[in-house]
Amino acid sequence: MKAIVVVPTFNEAANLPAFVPAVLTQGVPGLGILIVDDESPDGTGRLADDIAARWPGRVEVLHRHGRRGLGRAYVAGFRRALEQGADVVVQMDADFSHAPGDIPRLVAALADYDVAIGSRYVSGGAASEDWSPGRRALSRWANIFSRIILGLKTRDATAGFKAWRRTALKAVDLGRVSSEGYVFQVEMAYLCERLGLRIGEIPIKFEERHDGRSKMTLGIKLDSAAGVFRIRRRHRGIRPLS
Ligand SMILES: Nc1nc2c(ncn2[C@@H]2O[C@H](COP(=O)(O)OP(=O)(O)O)[C@@H](O)[C@H]2O)c(=O)[nH]1
Ligand SMILES: [Mg+2]
Repeated sequence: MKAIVVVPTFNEAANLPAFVPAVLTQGVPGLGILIVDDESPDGTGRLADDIAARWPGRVEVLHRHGRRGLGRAYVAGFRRALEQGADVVVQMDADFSHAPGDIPRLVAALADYDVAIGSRYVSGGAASEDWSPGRRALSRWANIFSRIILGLKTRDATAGFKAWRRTALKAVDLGRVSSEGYVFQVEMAYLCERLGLRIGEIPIKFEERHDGRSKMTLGIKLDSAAGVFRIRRRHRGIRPLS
């Protein structure tokens, strides 16, 4: 089995050197990493090339140019991973919010599901204990809003830690994914539900990032709210795969 962890980076130079070995030593056979960097001003792209040279055949770097954005980075990364023949694709942040130690559990869950979501909002899951009540409420609210507007059953619709079967990504059809930024996560959750894919929510503890800064701002959050309506307009006609 070939599994590729797709990790988007923007200014993650402080986290990446520890992140790569932490992922590659999880004991998942055939596991590789694809780093998707959007011309980080802090030199993450060059650093990623250096790290890749130390892990031949296991780490690859995709350098994107032009307009940046999490959604675009993920679509490019997923496409590359499928081209490389990945049977399983994992997506996660580079900042240790998603514990590399949880990768084996998510991948194992694909025995029963088409997509396994590392979920904060199921029993046993948790958001960061370091978060202020305000930040916690905002994350909760973003989730509730997305779930109500789109009628989602998924408890953690904004989750960014997931494992995909190759067949699930093929069914989603990356060509119809339109989100540029963070709302990408919600769009993918909605597409999975519209298509009737088997979705498993695996409890995880979401940690505060180790180093560096979040790229999420209030402006982006408001933009994402509009994005949720756009997603509904675009995809509500999709019917389940038979
Ligand atoms: N390639 C790429 N990665 C991004 C972009 N924005 C954020 N990221 C990465 O996506 C992950 C999540 O972003 P982060 O800022 O930690 O968001 P938060 O966890 O919601 O605070 C991290 O690995 C970031 O480096 C982007 O525009 N392009
Ligand atoms: Mg983060």
